[in-house]
Amino acid sequence: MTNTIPDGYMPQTCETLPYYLSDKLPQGLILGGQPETWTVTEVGDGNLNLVFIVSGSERTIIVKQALPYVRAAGESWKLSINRAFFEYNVLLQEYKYAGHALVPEVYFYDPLMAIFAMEYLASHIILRKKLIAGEKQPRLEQEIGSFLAKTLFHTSDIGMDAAEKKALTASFANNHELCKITEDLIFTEPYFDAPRNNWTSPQLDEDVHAIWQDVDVIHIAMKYKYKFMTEAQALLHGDLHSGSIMVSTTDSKVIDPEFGFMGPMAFDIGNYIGNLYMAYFAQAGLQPDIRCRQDYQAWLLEQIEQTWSVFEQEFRQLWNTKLQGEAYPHTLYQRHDSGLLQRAQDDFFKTLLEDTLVNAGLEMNRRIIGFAGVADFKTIADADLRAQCERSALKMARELIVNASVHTNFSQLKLYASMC
Ligand code: SR1
Ligand code: MG
Repeated sequence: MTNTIPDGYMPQTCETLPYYLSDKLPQGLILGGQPETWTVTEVGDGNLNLVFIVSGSERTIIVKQALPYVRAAGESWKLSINRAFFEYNVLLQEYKYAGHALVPEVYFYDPLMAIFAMEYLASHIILRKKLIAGEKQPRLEQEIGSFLAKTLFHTSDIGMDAAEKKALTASFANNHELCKITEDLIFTEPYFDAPRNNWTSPQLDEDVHAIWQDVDVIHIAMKYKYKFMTEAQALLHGDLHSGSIMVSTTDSKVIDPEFGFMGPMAFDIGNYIGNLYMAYFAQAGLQPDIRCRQDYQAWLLEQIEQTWSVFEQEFRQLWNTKLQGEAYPHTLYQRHDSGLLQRAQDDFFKTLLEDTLVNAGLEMNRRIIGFAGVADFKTIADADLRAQCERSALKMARELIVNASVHTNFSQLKLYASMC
């Protein structure tokens, strides 16, 4: 697979897309009516791609196209259009293991146009919007905890046949351009005066300059960058934040896995948890009613604890009943009493929790200091108030990064968050 733009590639518009699709839609995917009567709206508000909603008289679909550059930065920041291939293929894998309850269906992928089509989620909105509005989402911890357990277990050497796991690793190895974005934006740039950094200035200038001098934090950030680059533990979503989850009143679906590759499990879990912590700290600038705020913040801290707990329980269950996977082989453990397996699992989750907390803290730092901020904070129009919220989040992030090994569960962290 090359990273050049194929001859014939062109960014679609609302006008061209129906003609392109009329030729490309798989048989059986019938939108209804003539292409010229279809309604097309471009709704992409993420950092990278074009996203179209296309409706005929019978059916609506989503069409996503990768541009040869980073949309949020402009044409000078070039980026391979192959990311559409990786996003499509991660969605297929996630669908295979987590099922339609948690992942939208995909319909086709076209390498020439770097386009794929997927299910339109008619009654869903982006979770981040709900968190900003202070609305609770029923069963969120069940769904995201379960998504993490299923996708990470089944694509790891614990749950997957070794040859299959190595083939899966090879098939995502070429997503290196998106990995490089993460390596730069999360692990490196927040820790020096990188030109792309973008924080609430001048309010946070001193805080940010202090982080650039904080060798304990930098030491750990570099260690976890290396882990991110070298630990091919499982197929990651790669960008699992509240903007990559769509929710209806009754369910959640995970979208946008274009950063997917075989990496450390703690990266996905930590990313998600870091974003819940940011939602928590943004509340002080979003919800003026103190009782409503405290109630919602308590719900967010519960979400963090329960998501981990659901994840750990389900992952242990899958592990207890596994029959394949060369790591911790069933053939060996069945010769011992269950204490030995439990010992292996306790050890595994202790390390994973520590790594998860560090990754959560690193995600928070980068969203406050680096190129890609989050709407939770950006929505707070008053810069002084926003900086106060972000300062509290930076304090929490430091605790998560530097004292990760001290926290063997989330109870002390709940207290710490309330004191930041
Ligand atoms: C240039 S892309 C910036 C960020 O947007 C994506 O959603 C990822 O989080 C990435 O780091
Ligand atoms: Mg995204």
